[in-house]
Amino acid sequence: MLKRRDVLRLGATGAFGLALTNVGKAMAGATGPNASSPPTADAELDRLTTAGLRALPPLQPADSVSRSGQTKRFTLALAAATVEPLPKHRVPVHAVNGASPGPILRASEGDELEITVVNRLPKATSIHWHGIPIPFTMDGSGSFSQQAIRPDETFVYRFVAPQAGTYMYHSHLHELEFASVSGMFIVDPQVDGREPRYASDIPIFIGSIPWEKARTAEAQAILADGMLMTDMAAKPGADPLPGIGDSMDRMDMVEYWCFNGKTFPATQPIAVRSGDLVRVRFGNLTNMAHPIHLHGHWFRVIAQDGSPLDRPQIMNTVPVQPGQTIDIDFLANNPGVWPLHCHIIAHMVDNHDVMSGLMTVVQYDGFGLPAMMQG
Ligand SMILES: [Cu+2]
Repeated sequence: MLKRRDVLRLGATGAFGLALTNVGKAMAGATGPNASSPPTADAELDRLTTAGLRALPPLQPADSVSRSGQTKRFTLALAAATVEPLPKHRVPVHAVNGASPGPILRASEGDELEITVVNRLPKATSIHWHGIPIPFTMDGSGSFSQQAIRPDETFVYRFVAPQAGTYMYHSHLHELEFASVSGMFIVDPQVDGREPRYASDIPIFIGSIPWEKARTAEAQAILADGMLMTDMAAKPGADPLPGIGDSMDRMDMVEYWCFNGKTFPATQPIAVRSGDLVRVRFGNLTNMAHPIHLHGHWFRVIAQDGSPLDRPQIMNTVPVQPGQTIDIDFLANNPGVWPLHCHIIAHMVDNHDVMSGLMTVVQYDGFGLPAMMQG
């Protein structure tokens, strides 16, 4: 166990390195055909350059959007619900159709959208279509553009799907309290050929859910320990990871940091086959930036906030800022079970399990999941 004095002695970088050795522990049990033999075939050395990624075309933005003649109808029912970011940890939240994040809304460019929002929450709210340029009265920005939807009232949003890209939606009143009323909104191109053909296209919504009430003593202990006021904690010994991180880090540790509403190891693995071209879409509606890192691969950053980048950047760690969407793609050319995670320790240690939080794995066909993901 890392102690505070160790953190001080090591400094941030050293402590970080130690915490990251826990990635190795979390991966224990992952097995596959190449688990014990280093790869040697020359063809496999392709992974050591970015040539494959540089040869891919960028996404092409739409020059114009014309009506598709299709209407897509969705109903979003906002109501209290209980979610389970980790098995047996049940937290009451404000939800969309019983879940948080809510359903992924998917349409094509030029589709007419008719989205019925039913408010069964105790407070008035509205739904904002984040990043989508639409008529002002449909923007859902609380009292700026419309009368809030009162409890037991319904409002129908109508607008045309914009250029292809990754967007989000969220409640726009009482934002902290209603942060869980949110989800992703994906628009596909109306014509083929503007995007590479992806073997899989994975949306990852980054959110956070406060710990359940049953963990109050533990949360107090963590926060008190972070502020060196251990005596003030009702149960000082309740801190499961005493001494990791500074006080700001520790404030972050009392949330379940979630990919698609689940915290590691309950997150969904990304299943790939060798040779796949894989797209991942991140949307971040937390109040923190999350530097998302993929092991074993470079990736291209191909779009930001729904807009394709003319010259995709090749990286292996990309910050996803609050309110931002980032699309990446990568070539599956390095078989294994590879962590994909936020590189801020406090967003990976939000539970008794040292590895948790904003993390999942890219799992190649033929490779088993790490033991802790097998539940
Ligand atoms: Cu993070």
